[in-house]
Amino acid sequence: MSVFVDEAQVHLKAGDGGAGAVSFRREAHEDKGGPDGGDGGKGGDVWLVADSGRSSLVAFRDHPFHRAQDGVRGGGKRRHGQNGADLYVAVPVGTVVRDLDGSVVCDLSGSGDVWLGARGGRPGRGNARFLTNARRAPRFAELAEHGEERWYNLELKLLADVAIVGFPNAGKSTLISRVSAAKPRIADYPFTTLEPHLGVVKVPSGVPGDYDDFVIADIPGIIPGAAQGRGLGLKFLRHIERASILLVLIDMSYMADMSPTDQIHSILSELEQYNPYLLERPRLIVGSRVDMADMAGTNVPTDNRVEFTISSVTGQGIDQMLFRLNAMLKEVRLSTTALPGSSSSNLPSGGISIPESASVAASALGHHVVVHRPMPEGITISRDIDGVLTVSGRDVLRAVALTGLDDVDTAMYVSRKLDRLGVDKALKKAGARDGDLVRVGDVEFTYYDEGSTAGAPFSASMRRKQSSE
Ligand SMILES: Nc1nc2c(ncn2[C@@H]2O[C@H](COP(=O)(O)OP(=O)(O)OP(=O)(O)O)[C@@H](O)[C@H]2O)c(=O)[nH]1
Ligand SMILES: [Mg+2]
Repeated sequence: MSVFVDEAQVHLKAGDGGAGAVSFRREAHEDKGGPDGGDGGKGGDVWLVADSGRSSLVAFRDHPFHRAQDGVRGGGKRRHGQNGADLYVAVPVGTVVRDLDGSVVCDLSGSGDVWLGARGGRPGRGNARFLTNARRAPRFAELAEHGEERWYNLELKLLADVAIVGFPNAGKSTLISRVSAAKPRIADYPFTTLEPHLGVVKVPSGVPGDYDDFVIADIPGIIPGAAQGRGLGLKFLRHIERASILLVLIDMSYMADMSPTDQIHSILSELEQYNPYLLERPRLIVGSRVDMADMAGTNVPTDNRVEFTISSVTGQGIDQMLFRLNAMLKEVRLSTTALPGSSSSNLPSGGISIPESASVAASALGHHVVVHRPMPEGITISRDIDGVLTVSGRDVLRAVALTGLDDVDTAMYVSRKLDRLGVDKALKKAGARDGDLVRVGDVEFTYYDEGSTAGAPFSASMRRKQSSE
């Protein structure tokens, strides 16, 4: 039996870049040739891709970890390391991605939508790239950047055109199994259905031999007090948030505990408590189990908001209701204004192919590429409780990622680069005083107001905290 899972966590780790190489040409007649260390390869990115072949997040329960390939380090003779392959992780269409602090970072609502979840580390340049007239034998190369690594919360909101809401036992599952191929369990007790089911409904379009289709969802029953957690609570209502139409199913049988009017009132008020926008959503109120309405000639109570009465057992009223739903859907799809609190849905199409280069392939297919840049590019400076000034930012961290800082030449190079990036100015602005300890990645130096060592203000005191390689 398949398990429906609509919440999961995922850990994405992009590939680390490959480091640049330090190497010198060796020739028989020459003692020491010029630098020929090649660049490393880029680390692979990790993308999430909405795949209509997936229907639940269950795979992430057992396998939350996804890692792209690392780039290969550079070699001598200017050999470049190979790039790490990107990784595409398939998620169901309708997956909403949140940061661990709860903010939505991406909504993969269309089949084939891709999103960059973790960016591969940039490669390091080999020492061949640091050759200048003044520096004939650079003994340093760039280290590579680590691939991004982060946890996300995934949440699945099913994409149905029509969602059936109603009390337990109202006949929701019987209805969906009558009008589609979905086969949820049906039984004469409440809370038979514990997970949402989707079914595709085919309706004659009006043109002979031609059919329209739409997706209908059977959601576990809600009861009065669901908003306060009674019964199964309201958590399944997230799956109706994107439905274009709500089909409110009322039990018309003599077995119903409440009158149709009370049922309608109660369901609408639970919907409102979950999300007030749901009351603005087009809806159709339908009375079900109407073949069981009349017991020995009793008066059957009704409510004038009930537009159709149906029986999923005898088939009474079903075709008319489907016809009406189809017409309502066409109307909704034509209207240009988006539904409040939702995005319109499409019938999931066939399987997608994973694009080689996501941005190119995806835009060619008219899909949505959502690119997310989690790491800020600018410089940030914070003072720790022990008084140390910590400088961070992608480019800054990159500048100190070099092999061998013990070398004076290397320290000068790093120092100048930090200065060019504006670290000196930023430190001054952040209130740095002479003698303050500054930390950038695993490199530390002592701050002195510029002038003391023109052009390379930090080099004299620069050292690496722990040796990294
Ligand atoms: N006579 C008759 N019985 C029906 C009809 N629709 C459903 N039933 C019966 O009503 C009972 C409940 O039907 P379900 O389809 O399981 O109800 P549900 O709304 O899915 O219930 P939960 O999953 O518990 O929320 C079952 O015994 C069905 O056979 C109908 O139109 N006529
Ligand atoms: Mg059911």
